[in-house]
Amino acid sequence: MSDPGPPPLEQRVAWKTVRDEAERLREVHLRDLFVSDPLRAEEMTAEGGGLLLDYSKARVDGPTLDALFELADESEIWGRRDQMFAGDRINVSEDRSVLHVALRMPKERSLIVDGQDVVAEVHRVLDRMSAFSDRIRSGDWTGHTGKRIRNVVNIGIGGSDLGPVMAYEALRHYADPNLRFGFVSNIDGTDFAETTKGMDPEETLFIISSKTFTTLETMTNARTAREWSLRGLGGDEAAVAKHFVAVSTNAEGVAEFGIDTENMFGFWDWVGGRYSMDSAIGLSTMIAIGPRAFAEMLGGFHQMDEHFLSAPALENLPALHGLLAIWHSLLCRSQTVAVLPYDQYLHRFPAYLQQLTMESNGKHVRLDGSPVGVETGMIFWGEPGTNGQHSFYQLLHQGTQIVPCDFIGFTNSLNPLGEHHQILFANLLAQSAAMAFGRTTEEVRQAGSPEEQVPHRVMEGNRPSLTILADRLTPESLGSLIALYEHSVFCQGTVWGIDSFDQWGVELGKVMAVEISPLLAAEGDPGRDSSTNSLIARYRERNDA
Ligand code: G6Q
Repeated sequence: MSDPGPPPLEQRVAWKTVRDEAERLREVHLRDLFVSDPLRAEEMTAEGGGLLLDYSKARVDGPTLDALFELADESEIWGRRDQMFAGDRINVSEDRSVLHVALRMPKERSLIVDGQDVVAEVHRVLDRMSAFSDRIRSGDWTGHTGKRIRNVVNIGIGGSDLGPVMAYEALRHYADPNLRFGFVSNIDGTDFAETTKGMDPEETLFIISSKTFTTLETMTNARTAREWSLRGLGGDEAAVAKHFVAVSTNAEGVAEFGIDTENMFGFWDWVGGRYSMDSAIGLSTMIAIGPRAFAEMLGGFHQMDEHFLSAPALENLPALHGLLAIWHSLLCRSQTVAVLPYDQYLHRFPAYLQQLTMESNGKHVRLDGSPVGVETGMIFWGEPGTNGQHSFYQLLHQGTQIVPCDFIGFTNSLNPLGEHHQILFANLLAQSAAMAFGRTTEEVRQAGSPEEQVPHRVMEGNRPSLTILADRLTPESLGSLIALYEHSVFCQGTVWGIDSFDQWGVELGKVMAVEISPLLAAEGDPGRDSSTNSLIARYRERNDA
């Protein structure tokens, strides 16, 4: 752990300026910011990687942006970005490179890390994935009894699940309708049972996706899948070769499980789980949408990577997005960010982002292990619009805490039905405007509200949001959107001076579960804390198994 990173945030000169800016702007209303600068929307719109970012409804003005970009400079965002792209070991606590950007570099590029051309390796795997996907999609690859594969089930958890599920749902418009996809992640047997219900083992392919190939949930589900498969295929072990493939970095573990390593698609320890959906972990995505569309998705990721590398600061979408997230959390004392996609296909996008953002930046120490000293890691959550409008938006508009929002929309629908899309898009615009500008007491009175209702109907406004638009939800725009958030997370983590690429906080609970599991089936004093002991006693008393 050699890299101490920049000095602690509290000691950085620009952080003091940013905090002063927050004092200055705390009482300034977005209504006034718009009135004082008629060109605000024009000036505060940036484009890159096929996406438009309108940040005019962020609670910033010119001096604030200057202060934020001074902070970016002092935090060494640009230098550390270059280190990431060069393959330096910026994941200091695990002593690893962080090279998800290499997963989408074009074939003709080369990037030598530890003597290996990682781009060539990436494309070797992509080519094998493409050939395999084509065989499944064309029906050339058949199951053990000669039947065509109709069901593809990804078994994985965390980074080996959330990306594949989100991408399948986001891109199902482009998916082969003759294939059914399922995703099993939870150790809860219900997940496996319900996902495979109605599937014919003769027509079902399992993709066991696990970087380590040791994860308890995934290995348990994989064993259950093997039993389910063999039971349905007459118990012939040879069937495994036709119905199981693996995505992993652990060839030994894969072979031990009984999967031929010929049917294994590899990746590398420089791909973090939550940054892996565009690696071989995306095999289910590629089978669904085909190799060409998968390549378009990688192209979208790459466009945003290039934009992040080359766009000037004030036009740099990931930097703007990341800095504004930190800014709003400071200015509005917000602990959460709502992600509101106005597209039903993106209904799993907030769940995906929760891992990307919170597992990356929910950290309490800096790169050198010292306490971080400021709030880090906002809570990301959300639901698609317009559904959320009929549920939690009340709090967004009139609650006592301010929740900065990301509105995500598309100017074209993939399912143009009558006026649906126009109404959907109008709602996106209406919500962000209502949050920003609200409704004053005078306006409520003028609208003829009974006097006793006036205070209830007033909306103070001044609730910040960002709007991200693309022309259409395509593999390419999805890739670009994900890369925007990946790099935004990187920028936030760099300002905080933390390691956004480790996840030590998830370890303790896993270890304790392994200790507690046998205690549930045992007798006598479990020897844990009194709460756990009494809950174990209850389980022992009431569990029928
Ligand atoms: C992500 C995390 C974590 C990981 C899962 C699955 O960044 O590391 O969510 O993806 O624990 O791990 P395996 O792929 O090794 O099964």
